[in-house]
Amino acid sequence: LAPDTLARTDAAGFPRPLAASAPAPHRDPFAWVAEIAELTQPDDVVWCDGSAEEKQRLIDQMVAAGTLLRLDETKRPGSYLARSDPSDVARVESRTFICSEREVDAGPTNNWRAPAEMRSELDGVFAGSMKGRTMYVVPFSMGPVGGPISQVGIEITDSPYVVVSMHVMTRVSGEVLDLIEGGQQWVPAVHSVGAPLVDEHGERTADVPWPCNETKYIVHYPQTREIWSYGSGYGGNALLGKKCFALRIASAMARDEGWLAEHMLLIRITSPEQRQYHLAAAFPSACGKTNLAMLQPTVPGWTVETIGDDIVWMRPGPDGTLRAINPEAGFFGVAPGTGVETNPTAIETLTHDVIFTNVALTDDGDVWWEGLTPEPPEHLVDWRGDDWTPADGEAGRPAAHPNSRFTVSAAQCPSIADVWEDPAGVPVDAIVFGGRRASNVPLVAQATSWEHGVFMGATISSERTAAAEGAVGELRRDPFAMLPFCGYNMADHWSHWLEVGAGLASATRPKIFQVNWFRKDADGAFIWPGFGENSRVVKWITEQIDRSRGVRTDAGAVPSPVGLLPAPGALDVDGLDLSDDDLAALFDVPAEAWLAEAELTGEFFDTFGDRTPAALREQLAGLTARLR
Ligand code: GTP
Ligand code: SPV
Ligand code: MN
Repeated sequence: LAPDTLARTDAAGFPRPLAASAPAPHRDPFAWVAEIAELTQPDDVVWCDGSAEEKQRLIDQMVAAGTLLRLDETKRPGSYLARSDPSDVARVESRTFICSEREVDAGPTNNWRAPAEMRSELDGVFAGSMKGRTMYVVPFSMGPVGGPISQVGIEITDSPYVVVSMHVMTRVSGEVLDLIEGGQQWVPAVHSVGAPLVDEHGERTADVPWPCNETKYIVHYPQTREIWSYGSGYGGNALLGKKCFALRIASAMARDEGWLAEHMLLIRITSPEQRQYHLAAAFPSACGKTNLAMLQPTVPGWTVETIGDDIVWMRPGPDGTLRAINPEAGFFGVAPGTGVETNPTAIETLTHDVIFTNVALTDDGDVWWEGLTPEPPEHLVDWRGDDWTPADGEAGRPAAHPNSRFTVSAAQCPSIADVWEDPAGVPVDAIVFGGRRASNVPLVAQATSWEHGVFMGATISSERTAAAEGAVGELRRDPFAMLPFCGYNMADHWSHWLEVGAGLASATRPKIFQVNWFRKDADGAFIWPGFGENSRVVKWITEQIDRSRGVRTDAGAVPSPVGLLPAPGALDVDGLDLSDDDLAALFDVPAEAWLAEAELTGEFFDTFGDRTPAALREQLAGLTARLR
């Protein structure tokens, strides 16, 4: 950050935006709504206010229409089950587009289309797409309404499921319209399920429980800060405040304005000495963010409180610290694998007022998914609505879809931190990058510098999960866990991180770490117990921060080619059923395999040409030299 930028602060003391690109012209929201209605031709237009009455009215309407199934009121009060169309269960990365004027600004990791071309294509796609439906206008804030790090938008949608989900996941409020009328920049976001209720003769047709279209478009115009989504009702494709705004559009805003929009969880850690630390961690989709966000430490005396589980916005603050908020208001979490043993906090959060999507239904009107209990019930209705018995599970047909989800308010999470809605955010002490790696990557390593940490983030690879279409298990590059979410050239994202880090006060600049909970032994079993036991790694991370601040003077780490590893005895493994061989395997850094990976990293960097920052090339050369 240029010093003159830091000098220019707003009323709250935050640096003013860099003038890297001209702000989008201020649009009149009422003219915009009229224009979209003209294009999509809904039966009527409803302006939403975010009230509890509005939410209940839409829920009742969806229950009547068969979109939502009311769960048993004594077992799961205020909760519902939605079954999506079987084809509409995850994000569609192949249909996600970044439409910047120049292709190079989208970069090689995004699908690019020229904005003018995409606009005229979408004009055809959206024409009449809401016929026979109600168009909802949803003003929402990402972050506390009016906060210095917050942003606002308006989502237009023809899906009541989307409206109700937006109520949970964002702050829907009429106050947002006041902010917009007062001149605040806002993001227009248009969503249609792409299923008009008329046939080719203009005759009215019947609706289905989960309308969607085989053809899908998830389109972003980062320069003019606009979103257009068509054909899907699934979370990441349709709740446009989430990945589309809070990551793809916000990452472009953040680059221009000197802040960061990241696919991260955010927690507050309190040590037995009552020292507090804030940790932000980026793991790819379905790689453990929600679980770490709700961590119940197994190490005595330590507390972890939840601030966010999927997205973090960070802004250099007036005092040179990096201030972070969770821009969301709820959790859209992975159900499978969530049980009392693995994530008891989530189980407690999910006791009431939840919308479940694509989990299984029990005979007594409750929900079930793989991992909720060790043994499945004798009979279920699976996520497609078909009968299911444990024999089906044994035959490889899960009862819940692997990407089935819960949508729930963050406020009802028992571990939510009292500061979770502080508009000024919390100061970040540690940044952690991770992925799902069966081999090579140690349980934890600390970066030796900010540049080295950015290199760690840029070189994350992870095995694919069910959160997006594609082959599960295949290893792919996922830099910063942002591969599907960066709204501009990924290499520029790395440069931006280098720049933001350089502008932070060195004494409090966050320390960067890499973790891997997923290393496997020769039999394919996870070596590290994970979940609550991850608190042992978190503890070491905070102790390393103490050491960097002179609070501790003992030796905590030893060098390795890939970063600082815990010194013998420094990682608290007391009481764990872990042999010395297991521990050695968790921290093994096989030079041959790493050299092969380093070579692939070089090829990966080459795909960005001269946009790859020189500092990262130097990091790669250093790594290779150390390995040799
Ligand atoms: P998105 O919402 O898709 O961004 O996912 P996420 O990163 O929040 O992942 P989540 O915490 O929902 O975890 C995804 C899956 O990984 C679940 O099935 C978890 O049970 C599993 N998981 C999470 N943490 C651990 C861990 O420490 N060890 C192991 N073995 N599995 C884990
Ligand atoms: C992810 O896939 O990273 C999610 C779910 O958090 S979605 O909102 O669909 O992106
Ligand atoms: Mn996510």
